[in-house]
Amino acid sequence: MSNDDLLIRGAMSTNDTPRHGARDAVYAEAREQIAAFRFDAAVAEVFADMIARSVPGYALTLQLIAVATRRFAQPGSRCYDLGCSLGASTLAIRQNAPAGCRVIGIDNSADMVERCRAIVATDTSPVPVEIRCEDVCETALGDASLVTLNFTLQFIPPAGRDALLARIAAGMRPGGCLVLSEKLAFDDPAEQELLQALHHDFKQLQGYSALEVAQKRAAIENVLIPETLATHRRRLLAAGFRRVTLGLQCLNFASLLAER
Ligand code: GEK
Repeated sequence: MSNDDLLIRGAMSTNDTPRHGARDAVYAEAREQIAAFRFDAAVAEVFADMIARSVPGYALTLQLIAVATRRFAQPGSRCYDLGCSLGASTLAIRQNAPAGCRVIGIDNSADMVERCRAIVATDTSPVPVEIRCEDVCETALGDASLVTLNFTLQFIPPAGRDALLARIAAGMRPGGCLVLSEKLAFDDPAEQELLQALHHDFKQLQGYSALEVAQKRAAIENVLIPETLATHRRRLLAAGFRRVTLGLQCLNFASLLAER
């Protein structure tokens, strides 16, 4: 590897993200058949590394959540992290929420929840936090000032997305905010192709092989269903959010701030 390679790797690395667990090699070996992607024990073990090396700008989404928490979380209210995985966003909220808030992280993968609880237990911030193993489409939501869906909505079947967003809006206080981060699709085929190719290049720059990228892509194809920015904006406004602002976009990944 040349010095230039090292410099590029350093600049592109997301090693300011808190890391727990092993390096992701889930798709490193050639497989005869690729089963649909699942958030199982093997994925939970390497998830911090997987998401940091797979989602361009992931570390910045955590900082966006931190500043949104400082601005929007209201004393005495609840903050929900929906699809909390290992709790990276949960902790970004907890460490920046005002006194009197309660933070609730929710994930329906028992393997994620078990690890998340252990990681969260090592954090000493005073704001109370609870990690629940539940489906975000069924969980009770209320009196919320800050809600995050950090790359979770894309895994909810599209037919259930309107109802979930409407329930979140109904469970929020006026003046609160939802941070929605998603992989995006694009109507323009050339834009879609370019950003998808750059995303795959980004993953290889992060150390994934072409085989790993191809096998993961096959596994996730019908599991992660991206939508366009316009679709997200329309759905958020229809759900009852009064203003939708693009907070961050890095290649085909974006974070929206939806104010209640
Ligand atoms: C982060 N937000 O690090 N109910 C509950 N959880 C679900 C559901 C559901 N119906 N569907 C999927 N999940 C995190 C990263 S990862 C994003 C979120 C990714 C959970 C699933 O188990 C997984 O832990 C999480 O949503 C999505 O900021 O892998 O690209």
